[in-house]
Amino acid sequence: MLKRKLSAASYVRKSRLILALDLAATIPMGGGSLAASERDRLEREARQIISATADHVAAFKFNRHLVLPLGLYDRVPSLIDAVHDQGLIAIMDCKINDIGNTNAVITRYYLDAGFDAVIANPIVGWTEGLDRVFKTARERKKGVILLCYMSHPGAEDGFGLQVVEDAKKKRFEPLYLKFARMARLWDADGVIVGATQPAKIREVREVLGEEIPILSPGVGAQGGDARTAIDAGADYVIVGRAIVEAEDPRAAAQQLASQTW
Ligand code: NUP
Repeated sequence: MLKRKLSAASYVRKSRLILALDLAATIPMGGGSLAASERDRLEREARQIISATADHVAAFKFNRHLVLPLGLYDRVPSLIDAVHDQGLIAIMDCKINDIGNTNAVITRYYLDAGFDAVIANPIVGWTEGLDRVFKTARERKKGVILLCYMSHPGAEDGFGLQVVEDAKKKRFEPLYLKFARMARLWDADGVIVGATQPAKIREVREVLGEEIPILSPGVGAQGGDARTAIDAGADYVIVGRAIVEAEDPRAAAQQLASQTW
């Protein structure tokens, strides 16, 4: 369902770009409350970027940059509505990472606020872990996207670890390939592999087959290249700062989108 919505929006706009709405609030040092005017500014800018770029993106991704200062049940739902009004989906990049009951509550919060999919971390495993994320999402006909290999250099310390593939034969494999197989087994709606790692996108694509899309962050500010990631097998690239901090976000989105199609 989510996969279809995403690919339909992508096809209509001729864009494999997912925009990360990562605008940050300015908060006074040493605490204090966040001024209503700052909240207004953040919400207004997010809304402006949604309407300026919607013709050139396949989806929007939210992170805690917006959700913490604007509030999941306060100002975030109307931003999600603005995304839906453009005929696009809104993904919550919450990297769910806890025990089953907590995961179920977090997933319910995000999805019932209006998000169409959540991102989760497969390191917590299935039973009483991610099983509850998938169950909660499936009950609502919504999506789950799994981390597979992150885009930052330190990803090697975790996602790149060698783990036992076959103990008897003393065979090892990198953790991200195990995660790719889990994504297939659990029928995830997508996996994340950094655009900074085109060779790993290729490896993950081989394990995944064609059914599960690869979403690839790390283009621009983190050094990755959109075309290289797509050519390696990514279905979508996720871009934040290179667009939201550009002088003309619409032009930046259009230019990046054209590299992906
Ligand atoms: O591996 C990942 N890398 C990454 O950058 C997984 C992610 N979810 N992200 C997110 O993608 C990151 O938190 C940010 O919201 C976005 C990339 O933003 P930028 O580097 O394009 O500004």
